[in-house]
Amino acid sequence: MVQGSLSLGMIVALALLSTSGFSDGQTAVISQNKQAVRSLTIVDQNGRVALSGIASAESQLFDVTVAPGGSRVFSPNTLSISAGDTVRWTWQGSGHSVTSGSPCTADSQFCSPDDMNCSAGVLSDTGTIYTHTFEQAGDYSYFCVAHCLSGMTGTIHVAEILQPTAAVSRKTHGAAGDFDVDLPLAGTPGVECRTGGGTNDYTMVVTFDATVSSSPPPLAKVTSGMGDVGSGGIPNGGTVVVNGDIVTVPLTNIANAQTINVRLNGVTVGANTGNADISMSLLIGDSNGNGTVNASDVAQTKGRIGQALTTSNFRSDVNANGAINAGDVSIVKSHSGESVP
Ligand SMILES: [Ca+2]
Ligand SMILES: [Ca+2]
Repeated sequence: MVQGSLSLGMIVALALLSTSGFSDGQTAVISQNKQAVRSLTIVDQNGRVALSGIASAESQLFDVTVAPGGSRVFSPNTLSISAGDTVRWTWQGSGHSVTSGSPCTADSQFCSPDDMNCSAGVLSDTGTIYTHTFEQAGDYSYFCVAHCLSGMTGTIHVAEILQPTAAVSRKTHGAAGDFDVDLPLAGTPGVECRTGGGTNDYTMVVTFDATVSSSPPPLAKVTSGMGDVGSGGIPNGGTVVVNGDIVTVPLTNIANAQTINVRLNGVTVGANTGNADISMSLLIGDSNGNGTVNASDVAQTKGRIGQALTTSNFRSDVNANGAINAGDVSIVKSHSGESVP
């Protein structure tokens, strides 16, 4: 199954459609707004806080198929997520359960279809959807009560969340050198407005507060939005470059007019190991960075024609060739009317 982010719309739809709800069987609403990192709360239909704990900067949704094609397995049977992420199990066969515990003894931490009477082991049929949000880091085993002895088991690895100290999208503007678009770690994502060449390549530079000592190095993944870790149109499996406290992530095939989330998996800084999320919006031509390309961006870029590049005007060099000229104005005009959803 494809994994992806929980858009707010999806969350609301899920909350409305699913009576199985989130971790406590009650309808829940998750705010994906990064401003809610420290204050994210999930409430039930009575407004009571249903879950506690610090959620991921970008709560993500991960899918597991129960009995794909009628087989007696969970697919994938091992999944790595971050604290605050939600796992969604979807039944493709009948007569199965998701029951937490070391095979084959229920520990009643979570279970399908509604987290009730876990030790009883309720079996569900094709089409059932069960979701659970993992608030605490740790390893969670689960199994199907009917088929545990034949190996129908799974594991969810839940990592801690690590907060970087800063993140930017860096491009070299010809002889003018490197310029960075700031990527705030909370609130509205930063807008990268420059073109990415024929294969839409970008470079994310993430700084931590101490040396990154992961061994093996962290692996990056685009966990929401369209794009890959890699370069020149070729995904590289998540390989990043670590240099001291800085992790550099090459990105490619990044579609325009969208927001991506990049997750660094397995970052070790000092005594802490966890995952880090960085969001970036892509909107070519949005020189003033407000999420829409319109006459304001055209006028701003026109007004900067011929200026030497500085940290305050580089966004108008939208093709990053080191000069602001009619070519940039033309690019901005060609994207007029586009916006970040
Ligand atoms: Ca704009
Ligand atoms: Ca230019």
